[in-house]
Amino acid sequence: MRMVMMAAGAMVLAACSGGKSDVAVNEEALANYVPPFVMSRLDFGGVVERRFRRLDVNNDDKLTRNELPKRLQARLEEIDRDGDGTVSNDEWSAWMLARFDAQDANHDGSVTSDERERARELQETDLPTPAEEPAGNVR
Ligand SMILES: [Ca+2]
Ligand SMILES: [Ca+2]
Repeated sequence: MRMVMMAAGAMVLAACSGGKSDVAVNEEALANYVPPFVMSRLDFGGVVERRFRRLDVNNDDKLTRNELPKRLQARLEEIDRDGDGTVSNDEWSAWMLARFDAQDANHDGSVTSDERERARELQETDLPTPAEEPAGNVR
């Protein structure tokens, strides 16, 4: 059943990328490629912190709707626990760690790339990975 669904998904993808050359499709596949990894909850905390700093363009220690990535803007009310219309560092970390725990299928305190992929299929929000927020990327 699972194979059938994946095959169907691949066919939909192939249909959508109809006009593109093979090269463009390969580049897309490369851009979406995430090397296998195991991310501990502690590592993830650092990743989330760095992402907060990068998103907080005006450095006021809160994220307004326009500072949030597009796919999170729609979830501002959910992330903004105290309802002040902005996301504090605490609110950001709490929400992200809750997502992390939701993806940690076997509750061993780490999320593997497999677990992350599975969560992606279930339409959970993508979590930032260490590769996306390298430790050297701090202002
Ligand atoms: Ca801000
Ligand atoms: Ca808030």
